[in-house]
Amino acid sequence: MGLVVSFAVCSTAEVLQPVGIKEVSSEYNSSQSATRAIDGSGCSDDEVTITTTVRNGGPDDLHWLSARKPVAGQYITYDLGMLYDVSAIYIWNYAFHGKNDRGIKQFDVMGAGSDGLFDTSVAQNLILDMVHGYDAGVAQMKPVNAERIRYIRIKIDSNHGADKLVGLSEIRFEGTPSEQKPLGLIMASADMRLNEFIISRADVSAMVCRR
Ligand SMILES: [Ca+2]
Repeated sequence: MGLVVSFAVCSTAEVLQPVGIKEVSSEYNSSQSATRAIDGSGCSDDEVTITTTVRNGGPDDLHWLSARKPVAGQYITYDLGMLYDVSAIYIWNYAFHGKNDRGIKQFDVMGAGSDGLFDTSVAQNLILDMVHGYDAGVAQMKPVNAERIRYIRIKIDSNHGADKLVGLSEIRFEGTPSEQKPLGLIMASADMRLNEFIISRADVSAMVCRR
């Protein structure tokens, strides 16, 4: 008689492009709107990957830039379109010739499920480096661990010194769909010892989900 053992089969984490902007605290003008941070503007590849570079020092419409207000408390909230288990954030920071200090320095991350209630603190006091206007820079990656998140908010604490302006060039997330973790079944022969299979589902999930 065979022994049936179940285990989680996860898809590989993928780079997630938000489907839209849920909220933004302010925008400098219509050409530097929040959507400029998710539409691939300034990116070197049509399909943005973690190695994509973002061109800076070009026209204004490559990035999101806040209105001229106090920087602390500015935020931008992304809609992933469905629930994801988010494992990383990739931010191409703001850079513009002579204005690199508008880039984000310290920020917090909040998450919300389908109800849109931001009762989950994903990460706090994360730091981004300042980037430079003539560099075609790559993303800065910040690992996080947030389950069942649809909306994710970047809440800014400070920039790199500019007075009352802050922004970012492009953003992506990395994660797996929360609701697509089918259980697979394997059959083991009856003569195999049961303790070989005493592995928690979490352990197995971690093994197959991590790249
Ligand atoms: Ca952009």
